[in-house]
Amino acid sequence: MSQPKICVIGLGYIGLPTSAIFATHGCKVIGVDVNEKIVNALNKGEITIEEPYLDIMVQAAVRSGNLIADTKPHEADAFIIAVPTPVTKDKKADMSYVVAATEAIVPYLRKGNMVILESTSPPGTVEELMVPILQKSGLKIGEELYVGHSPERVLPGKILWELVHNNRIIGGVNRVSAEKIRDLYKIFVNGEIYLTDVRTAEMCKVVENTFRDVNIALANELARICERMGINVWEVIELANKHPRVNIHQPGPGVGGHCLAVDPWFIVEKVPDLAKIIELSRKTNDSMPQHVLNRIDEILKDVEGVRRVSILGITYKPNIDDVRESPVIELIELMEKRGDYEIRVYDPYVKAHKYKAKDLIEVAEGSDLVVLAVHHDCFKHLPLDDMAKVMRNRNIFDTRNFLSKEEVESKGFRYILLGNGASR
Ligand code: SAJ
Repeated sequence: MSQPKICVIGLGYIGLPTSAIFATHGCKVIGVDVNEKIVNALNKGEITIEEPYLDIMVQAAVRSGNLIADTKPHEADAFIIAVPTPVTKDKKADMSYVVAATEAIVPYLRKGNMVILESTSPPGTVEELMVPILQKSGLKIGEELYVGHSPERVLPGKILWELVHNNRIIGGVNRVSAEKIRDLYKIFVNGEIYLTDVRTAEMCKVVENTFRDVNIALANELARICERMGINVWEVIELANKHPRVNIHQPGPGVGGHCLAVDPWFIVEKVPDLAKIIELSRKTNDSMPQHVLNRIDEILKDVEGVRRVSILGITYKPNIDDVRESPVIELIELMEKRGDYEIRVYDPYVKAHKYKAKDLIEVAEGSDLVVLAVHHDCFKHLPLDDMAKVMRNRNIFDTRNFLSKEEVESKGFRYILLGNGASR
């Protein structure tokens, strides 16, 4: 296949960069999305998500004529499905987008095509959900239509670099499917490509994020234990990690994003009687915003009347604009339900929020407590002198071990660190 034609269904955080990268490597790419705004923007060379350098790459791809967008699929050599797989309120995978995308491509499938699921999905999705739909094409799966899973593993903020350099796992419904799909991704992947069966690939992807979620749950549980025992968890983790085979992650106000807070549920859903640690870890991390609120209550127990709290950062992790599943948003909702808090937030990455102040001084005005919720680089050196002047009570609650205790205290603030029983 010299210049393969690829149809990418879903132009979000994964589908759009993947389309752009194939297109800038000489492939003809049709990006498909049900959202006309995204399609129209892309055809003008504009992008609808924030990701470093993606705008430049998309412009180049569109200008070269190799990348076009449409609301309907086209005939192609390969079809890549990169649509959302969210969890519902009762923690079950919502596979409706995968089903709709698979059904949408059936009329365009021809002998020799590939169909690749990139979306993170519960193990079994390709064989149990997609294959029965794809069979409607009349093509023999694994012989005339090559089918598999090639999970994305990129980190938001570093997507373009990681797409090329990360190792990839490719699982096929049979060996030849995996090999055909590997040859396609080799067009731009520099990392190793490991082949396996489709269920193992699906499981690997959710296990990777589950590993991280369980590890963070351990850190969060330790934070609470250390608070009770008068110990500083951050020092414990730092020193324990000096052991050559220990790597405990960092505690914090909770786990957000569309991956770690979601993917472990895909395992729990399939085997609820066995996935005990996984489920407990999810619940432990989900309970952190309430724990942060309990600590805020405790810090402000002597303040009478409405207590004013200034929250710095509302995204799910630092230096990005993404608020999906952010534990800080959850914290704000818990505070709203209580009704005795006046909330103000400041996050330079987020354009609009109902409590948004215009800067670090405005957010601190009349406040009883500043909560450092997200460790954006720009919060490293706060204008503490000016903030101190406008605050009612000088308290700083650092949920990320990000600020310098000495510096904060030298400006007349009380410094409280999440997970540090010694600072209580
Ligand atoms: N967090 C902690 N403590 C830590 C590390 C992270 O509380 O020690 C929190 C962060 O604050 C954030 C959440 O975890 O709220 C998730 O952040 P993250 O940076 O760990 O991960 P994501 O969700 O941005 O991206 C992950 C990555 N997976 C792994 O590192 C195993 C990425 O490679 C995947 O491609 C992505 O999920 C995905 O799409 O599945």
